[in-house]
This record gives sequence, C-alpha cells and structure tokens, in this order.
Amino acid sequence: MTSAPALTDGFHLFLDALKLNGINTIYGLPGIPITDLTRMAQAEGLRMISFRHEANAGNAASIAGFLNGAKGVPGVCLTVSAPGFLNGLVALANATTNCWPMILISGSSEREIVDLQQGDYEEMDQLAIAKPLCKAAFRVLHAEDIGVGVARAIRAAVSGRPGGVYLDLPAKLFAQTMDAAEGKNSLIKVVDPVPRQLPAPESVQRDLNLLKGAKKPLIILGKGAAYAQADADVRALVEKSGIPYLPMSMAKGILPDTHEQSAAAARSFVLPEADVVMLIGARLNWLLSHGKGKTWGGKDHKAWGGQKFIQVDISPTEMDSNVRIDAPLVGDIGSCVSALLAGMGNNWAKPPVEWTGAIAERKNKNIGKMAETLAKDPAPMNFHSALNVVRDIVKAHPDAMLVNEGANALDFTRSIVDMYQPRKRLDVGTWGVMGIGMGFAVAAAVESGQPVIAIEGDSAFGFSGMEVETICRYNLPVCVVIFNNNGVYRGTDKNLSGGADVAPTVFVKDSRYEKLMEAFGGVGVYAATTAELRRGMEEAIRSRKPTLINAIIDETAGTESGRITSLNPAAALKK
Ligand code: OXT
Ligand code: ADP
Ligand code: MG
Repeated sequence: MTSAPALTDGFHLFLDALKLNGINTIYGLPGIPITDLTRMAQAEGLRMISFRHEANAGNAASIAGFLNGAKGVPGVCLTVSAPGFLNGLVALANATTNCWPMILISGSSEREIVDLQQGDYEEMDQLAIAKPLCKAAFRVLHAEDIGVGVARAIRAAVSGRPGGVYLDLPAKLFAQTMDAAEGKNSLIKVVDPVPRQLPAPESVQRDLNLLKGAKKPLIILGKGAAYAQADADVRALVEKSGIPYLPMSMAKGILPDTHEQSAAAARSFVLPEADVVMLIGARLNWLLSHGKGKTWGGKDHKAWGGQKFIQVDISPTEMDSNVRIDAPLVGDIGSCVSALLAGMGNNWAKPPVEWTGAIAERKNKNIGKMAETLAKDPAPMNFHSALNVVRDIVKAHPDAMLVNEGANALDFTRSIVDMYQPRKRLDVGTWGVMGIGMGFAVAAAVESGQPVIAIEGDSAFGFSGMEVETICRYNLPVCVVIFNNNGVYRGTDKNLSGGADVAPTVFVKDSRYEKLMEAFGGVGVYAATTAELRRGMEEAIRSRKPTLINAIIDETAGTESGRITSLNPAAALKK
C-alpha cells in the first residue's frame, strides 16, 4: 500500500517563506480571511503582535523596517481586506515617503467577483489602489508562486532606495494545497537582499576635490545614514575630516549629540554660511528648506544661497531635485563613506579655525541660553522644564528608545533631549505625521528589547492611544509621557463665533490620560511637577512596567505648529 503524498497549503507556504527569509515577527490585526493565518503564525513560532487598528500595526512594521532593513529584513504588516487594507495604507504610504522597507500584506476577496464588481464581502481592487502609494505591488494567485511573491516583495522593499511594498493575497490562495516537497522547493531564500552599490571612483574623486577646496564645509547627516548602519565609518568620516555636522532629526545619535563637531545648536548660522555642504542620506526637501531661500542665505524665499552641494544617496534621481548637486555620489552609504575615507588619505587638512571657531562661539551661546532656561522650574511645568527631566533620563539610559510626536512636544524634544546612540530617536519623519506614536513604541520595544520612552503631545497621542492596551497585553517596557497642554498646540484658543463649542484646537481640560493605562493593568502617573515626572519616569525604566505619565504642561506655553508656524497660510483678507 502506498501512503498519500504529504501536502502543504498556502497558509504554511506563506509562513515558511517569511521564516526562510528571517522575518520572525508579524504586526497585524486578524479577521476574514487571515484569522487562521495569524493563529498558524503563532503555532509555527513566529511572533504575532496583534493591534487595535491597522494604521498602528503598519507604523510598527515600518519602524521594524527602519531598524532591520539594512540587514535585509523588512517589517511586515498583515491586514484583512478592504477596510483593514485601507487602514494599513496610510502607514504604507508613510513608509514609502520615509524610505523605510515595509511590506503591507492584505487578504483580499474573490478575484472573479471583485473584477466583475459583483459586490463580494469587503470587495475592493486593493492592488490598483496600493500601486501609486508604494514602491512595488504584487498579487499571488497560486500556492506554487508564494515563494516568488514573497521574494519579490522582500527585494523590492530593501534593495536600492528602501520603501513600502504591497502584497495581495486573495482568500482562495490560503487553502490551496500542493505536494509538500515541491512546495518547499518553490520557496526562495533571497540571496544578498541588500546588494552593495559601489560608487564610481571618479565620483568619489569629484567629491573630495570639492570638499578639499571648501573654506566653510558642512556635513548634513539624514535618517538614510542612520538606516544604513554604517555607524563607525560615518563617525570616522566626520572626525577624520574635522567638518562640522548637522544631524537631521532621526540622525541624532549617529554621533552623540554632545560631540564637539555637532553644529545642531548653531543651525541657523551654519546653513547660510557654509560654502560646501555634503548631504549623507538626507534629501533637500521641506525640512531643509529645499536647499535655497533665506534659510540658506538666499535673497528671497526661492533664491539660491550660493552653496555647492555634494549628495551621497542610493537614488540617482534624487540629485538636482531642488537645487544643483555639483558632486553626486550614488551608491550605498556604507560603500560611499568607506570610499571617501580611503580617498582622504592620512593628511586631510581640517577646516579653517575661523569657521569652526565661529560655529563654536554661536553654539556655546545657544547652549548657554538653553541651560539658563532649563534650570528654571516654573509651576505649572512648561515644555523646557519637563524636557529637562527627560533629557536627564535619556542621558542616564542611552540605550532607551525615544519615540516622539506632536508639534511643540516634538520640536522642543528634538532640540533639548540629546541622543547618544544611533537609531534611538524615532519620530514623525518626512511627513510630520501624527499617529505614529504607539505603533512605533510597540515595535521599538519588540525589536530592541530596550525600554522605550514615548514623548507625546496630547493631540498626537490620541491618534493611536488605544494601543496602550496592546502595550499592556504584551507587557512591553514602554513609558508614555503625555505632554498635556489641553489641546493642539495650546489649550487657550477661543471659539471665534463666541458660541458654546470650544475652539477646534482645544480639548477637555485636565483630562486624566493616566487612567487609560490603569484600565488595562499598567501604571498611571499624574505628574504636575518635575519631581513627580522624574520619579515616574525613573520608576518606569526600573520596573519595565507599561506606564503612562500624564505630565501637566502650561496650556499657554506652546506656539501654533511649534517651529513651523510659517507654513500656515495666512489669510490675505482680514475680516
Ligand atoms: O539656530 P537657531 O537659533 O534657529 O536655533 C535652533 C537650533 O540651533 C537650536 N538648538 C539648540 N540650542 C541649544 N542647545 C541644543 N542642544 C540645541 N539643538 C538645537 O534650537 C533651534 C531649533 O533647532 P532645530 O529644531 O534643529 O531647527 P529648526 O529651525 O526648527 O529646524 C527646522 C525643521 C523644519 C528641520 C524642524 O523644525 C523640524 O524638523 N520640524 C518638524 C516639524 C514637524 O514635522 N511637525 C509635526 C507636524 S505639525 C502639524 O502638522 C500637526 N498636526 C496636523 C496633523 C498632522 N501632522 N498629521 C495628521 C495625520 N493629522 C493632522 C497636528 C494635529 S501637529 C498636530 C498636533 C499638535 O498638538 P499636540 O498636542 O500633539 O502637540 P503640542 O504642540 O505639544 O500641543
Ligand atoms: P532626513 O529626513 O533625515 O533628511 P530623508 O528621508 O529625507 O532623510 O533622506 C533619506 C535618504 O537616504 C533618501 O534619499 C534615501 O534614498 C537615502 N538612503 C536610504 N538608505 C540608504 C542607503 N543604504 N544608502 C544610501 N542612501 C540611502
Ligand atoms: Mg498639545
């Protein structure tokens, strides 16, 4: 008697394909048609982190991609069809915008019915909708193609400029069976998912020639440099060259913010003054005023300031996107930076002391002014006094991950809280998007095993606040600190009509956010003073218990949109 051949199915082939490629954690939310898939994932030894809303699962997967992408492992988010898919889509688009490798995998309805628009359960042509919002989108119809589909998705996400990828898995796929041995053979372990991309030697020389002639050189490190995980070489390049550097928000900590070459505290001085600027993994987008205008010393808001630019980036089409790039260096940051280091030799002349001295003078003045403000302890707390506490805690725990969103709560944290290690600061990124907080915090804890501190504006927190249950459910060492100033930017706005509704930016006064955490078994702390805040944070880090601190901030202390007030259109007509 011959025994029946062993079979496998779509469920298992998919999970095996992930595992084969080092993907061990899925962030998602169960439901038709992927509920069994989430159960089987757990049974097969994957970690399945289940969220309360797919946007937060997608944000978690994005940060997993930011932290692990350079090692060839993208983040994965799993959702149900149409509405679940759409909820996850905002995170997919955000990942693509930020150049983070994240694969959104959604179950979908029956193709024949969707294509004839016959009204299936959660009917939607998801592939078509995802396409413009991601780097690549694929659909797998047959079990024997799962291996190829997963391999293509991984390669698309992590190779070249990283980004979001959509993978559509119709419900019918999961139950399809095939011979187990053939199935195993159909899976692909992606070889060299993040191939090095060496820069051309003549481009390296062009860069070095330009840099050598500079009187006032400046390096700008972006989150691409943090992503690339070439930390030692990036630091060596900065130190060997002696060139002052400016870290973009998520590049803080590649070198410790206390580094003597950091020009962060003299930002508005160095940008217009520099003559040659080397961008490493940073785009000349709005965050850098498009490389022109008054920020850069231009005569008006669009005028070029006269700087020459060197840009190190994996994407050749990034060059000249806003201003002329005189010396493009296309390749992966690790290879580019090591080629630059080799080309610099051992006798590289440091920048003139007139330049570094002028920066130091400006920087020390700003740091001194900041120190004076931070030394004050007003009642109620303001952003500075509360962040002085956070600054001390992060200094004492440089391994901790710091998540940050809000407007004032974001901008003050960025300039007050020094970072000491790479990839510890996770924030609103290129879009300045609210809602990343709890998703990022969950992934930061899961991926790093380190304590997480999330500094959240009270508005920002609201976008993902329900995930405190997720944080408690998985018992993650997350300390959420809500900067509660009763609203968006401030709690003081008035209804211009004089009507009974509060102003659009104002929330319920004195909300007791800490009780949300208590509702799920975590620790809630009400902190009206810096002493209470300090005690609460220290205890949270020590105990590693899920903690939410409701930090009461002077409701008059914030400004409209924090540091980017000028981006608000002003009404031409005054009523
Ligand atoms: O050189 P100068 O003199 O200029 O000084 C600079 C540095 O030199 C100095 N500095 C230092 N001094 C001393 N010591 C040290 N160590 C030091 N370091 C720096 O400090 C200053 C500032 O430095 P910085 O920050 O480097 O420089 P600057 O000029 O600010 O840099 C420019 C930028 C553009 C790079 C920077 O500002 C930046 O990165 N900005 C990001 C801004 C951002 O993304 N904001 C978030 C979006 S705002 C808005 O959109 C919000 N919404 C709408 C909304 C959004 N976003 N999303 C969705 C889905 N829906 C709606 C909402 C609803 S924010 C928001 C909620 C807000 O309310 P919350 O309650 O959450 O928050 P609160 O405001 O707290 O109430
Ligand atoms: P920031 O917001 O910090 O200024 P951006 O997101 O604007 O940073 O820029 C990141 C840049 O880094 C992108 O242009 C992206 O192509 C680039 N990049 C990402 N990873 C790498 C890498 N491994 N090698 C080279 N460039 C990279
Ligand atoms: Mg607020």
